Amino acid sequence: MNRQSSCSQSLAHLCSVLRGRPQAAASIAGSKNFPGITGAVRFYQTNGGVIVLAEISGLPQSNFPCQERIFGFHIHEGTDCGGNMDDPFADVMSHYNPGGCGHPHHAGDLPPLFGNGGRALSLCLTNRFSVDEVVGRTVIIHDHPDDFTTQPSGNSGTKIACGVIRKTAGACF
Ligand SMILES: [Cu+2]
Ligand SMILES: [Zn+2]
Repeated sequence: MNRQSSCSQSLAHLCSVLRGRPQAAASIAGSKNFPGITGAVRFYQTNGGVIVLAEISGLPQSNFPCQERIFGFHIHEGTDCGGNMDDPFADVMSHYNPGGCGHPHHAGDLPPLFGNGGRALSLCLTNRFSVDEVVGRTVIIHDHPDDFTTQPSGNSGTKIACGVIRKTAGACF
């Protein structure tokens, strides 16, 4: 097989996965202070792991060069997006971590989202969980990048948006 056909075959596989229905998805909404944040995170089960596709808009923006916004992004163990005056999403608790690992090896640790004029698009593969295992858990976006070092959660700041991961029903989400 030549290089071009192997490349298009792998892209064709990815496209066919993404054209299909995700097994689960989270509808993302911002906290009271970030009401414009909206979007979806979709989860597709494949043999090699779970493909996570995040499409978010209404994120805070930077007007300065070299200061583009980067947002920590995790699956947390809690099952709803409730909270209190200090932390609007306190109920999501810690990063999803059934294996008892350190950060950033928690099952729920994901690559950060890069802001582009308030929009972010991210596609990644992770074999740290199956889709079924994270249904009912929560996805969180933070206002700062995850440093991938600080324990237990990467020092990524305030939780600004949240969504509960739900099994998808219909033909499309
Ligand atoms: Cu988080
Ligand atoms: Zn973590």
